[in-house]
Amino acid sequence: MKMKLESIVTKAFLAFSCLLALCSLGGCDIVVNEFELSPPDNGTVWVELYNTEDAAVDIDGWVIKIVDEAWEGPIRLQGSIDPRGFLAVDGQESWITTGNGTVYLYDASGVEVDKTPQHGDNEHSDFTYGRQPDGKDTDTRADFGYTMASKGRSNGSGALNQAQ
Ligand SMILES: [Ca+2]
Ligand SMILES: [Ca+2]
Repeated sequence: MKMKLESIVTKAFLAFSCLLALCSLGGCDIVVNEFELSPPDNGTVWVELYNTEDAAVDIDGWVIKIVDEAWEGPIRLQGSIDPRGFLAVDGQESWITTGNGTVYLYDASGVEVDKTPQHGDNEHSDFTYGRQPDGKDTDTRADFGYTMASKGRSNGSGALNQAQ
């Protein structure tokens, strides 16, 4: 009987592992939706993630890495992101970047999930680079616009702004 239970547990674990593996293969999609590498008033750099799927995604063990020339700043993640949810995470207060960084997102097994184009910004204003609209991912620089910061919430879109 005990053997049987272990077998069931093993099967359940394998099924769960397969589900997690699907995430790595693009079955669930988290993107770097907005980033502030040139904050105003000596503020802290931050990155916003967006879950483009209709299911929550477990991001335990995932890592954001800000790469700015030879410098790298890793931000370790935990928890999960709700369906169509946003999550903003801060870098360390001491971090000062040139504003010309690239933001990478890796899953728990170290697979690259997303990478932003390099966008220069040394204005130290409330403006940030964000996907327009949220989650737009054609792997080109045009995915991102330079607009007012919307940390932890929708970046809006041209159509939305017109409606307001
Ligand atoms: Ca800024
Ligand atoms: Ca935003």
